[in-house]
Amino acid sequence: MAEPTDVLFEITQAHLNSGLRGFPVGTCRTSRVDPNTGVSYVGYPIAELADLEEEAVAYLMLHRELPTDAQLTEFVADIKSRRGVPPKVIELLKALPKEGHPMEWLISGLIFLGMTSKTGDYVEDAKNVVARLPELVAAIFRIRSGWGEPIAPNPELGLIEDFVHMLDVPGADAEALTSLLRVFYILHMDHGGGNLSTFTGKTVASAHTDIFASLGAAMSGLYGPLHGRANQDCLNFVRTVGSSDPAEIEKFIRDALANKKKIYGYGHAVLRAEDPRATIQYGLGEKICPDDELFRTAANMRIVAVKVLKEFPKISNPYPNVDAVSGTLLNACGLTDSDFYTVLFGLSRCTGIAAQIVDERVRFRGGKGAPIYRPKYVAEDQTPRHVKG
Ligand code: NMX
Ligand code: MLT
Repeated sequence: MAEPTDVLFEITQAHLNSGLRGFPVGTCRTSRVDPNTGVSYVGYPIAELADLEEEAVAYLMLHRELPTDAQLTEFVADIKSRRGVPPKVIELLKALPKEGHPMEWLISGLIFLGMTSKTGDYVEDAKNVVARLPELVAAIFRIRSGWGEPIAPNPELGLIEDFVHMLDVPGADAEALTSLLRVFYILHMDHGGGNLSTFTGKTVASAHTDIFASLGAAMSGLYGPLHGRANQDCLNFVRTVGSSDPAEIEKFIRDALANKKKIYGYGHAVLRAEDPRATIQYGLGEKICPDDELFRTAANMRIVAVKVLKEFPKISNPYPNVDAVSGTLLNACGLTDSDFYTVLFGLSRCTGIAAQIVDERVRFRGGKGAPIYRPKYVAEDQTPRHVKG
C-alpha cells in the first residue's frame, strides 16, 4: 500500500503539454491497462470475460465482483425493470438534423435523457444508464437511418438480444449480430481510468454534474477520430484500399503516411503490443466471416501495417488497437453504415464510465467523493506586450 508521501512521478518541464501522458492522477477500481497484456476488468483478463453474459460483466463493473447465479438473476430483473426511454426523448430525437453525426445524436440523447429522467443519485442513474442506453441507441439508428419508428423493448430478452430486436436491422441475421454485439459490448466497456472519454466524464462529474450530462461530455471525447471514431475511419480506410492484396494495402499505408495521415486502428497511448481486444476480434472474424473481402483486408493489414509502422521510430506502438478490425465484423453482420460504429462503442463505454463516476462520487475519500478536478497550468508567455501611455 502506497504511503501518502510516496513519490509516484517526478514532473519536469518536459512533461507539460504532453496530454498528461503517464501522470498518476487518481485510482481506478474497475479496470487496469497493462502495456503488454492489455486490459483486465477487476483483475480478470479481458479474454476470460468476452464470452460471459453481458449483464454479468456490467455487474462486475458496478459491484467489482462477478455475480453468483442468484445475483445475476436479480440484477437482470432490476435492469429490465428500469427500461423505458421517455417518449419526449424519442420526439426530440426525431427533430434532430439527419446530417448530424450519430455521435452528436448520442451526446444530445444523453442530455435529453438527463433532462427527463435523472434522479440525481449517481448509483441509481448509473443503473438507469445501463438499462436505457440500448433503447436510446436503437432509436438513434432507426430514426436517423430512416428504418422506421423506434421499436419498444421486449422484457423477455437479455440486454443485447433486446438491443438487436429494437434495431431490427434490415437484411441482417439477428442471431449472428447478437453474438457479435455481446462480445463487442463486453470488450469496449472499460479501459482504465485515464482514457480520454472516461477521464472527461469523471472530470465533469467532479463538479457534481449529473451522470447523463457527464456522459454527454465523455461521449464528445469518444467522438474524436483519435479516440473512439477510429473504428469508423478504419473501416473506411479498408474500404478505400479496395483489395485484400498485401502489396496494394502496403502501397495505401505508405501513401497515407507520406501524406501525414493517421493509420486508424493502430497505435496507443499506453499499449505497447497488440491490443487483446483486437486479438479476440480477429479470432471472431475467422469464425463468422473468414471469406469476407473487407475482413481479409483488415486481417492482412494487421501484418502489413505493423511492418510499415515499425519503420517510424516516433510511433510508440505499431500494433492494432481495439478499432482495427471491429468495423469489418459489424459490416459483415449487416451494420454497413460505418458512421454508427462509434455509437456502439459509446453504448458499451458508458457502462464503464458510469461505474467509475459512481466510485469517484460516492465511494472515494470515505464516501465524500474526490474533490472537483483543478489541475495546475503553468503560466507562459504572458508578459504585457503594449506599454500604456
Ligand atoms: N498513424 C500515424 N501516426 C501515428 C500513429 C498512427 N496510427 N500512431 C502514432 N502516430 C504518431 C503520432 O501522431 C505522433 O506524431 P507527432 O509526434 O508528429 O505528433 C507520434 O506518432 C508519436 O505518437 P505516440 O506517442 O506513438 O502516440 P500517442 O500516445 O500520442 O497517440 C494515438 C495515441 C492512439 C492517438 C495514436 O497512436 C493514433 O493517432 N492512432 C490512430 C488513431 C487510432 O487508432 N485511435 C484509436 C485509439 C483507441 N481508441 O479507441 O481510443
Ligand atoms: C480506449 O479503449 O479507451 C482506448 O483504447 C484509448 C485509451 O485507452 O486511451
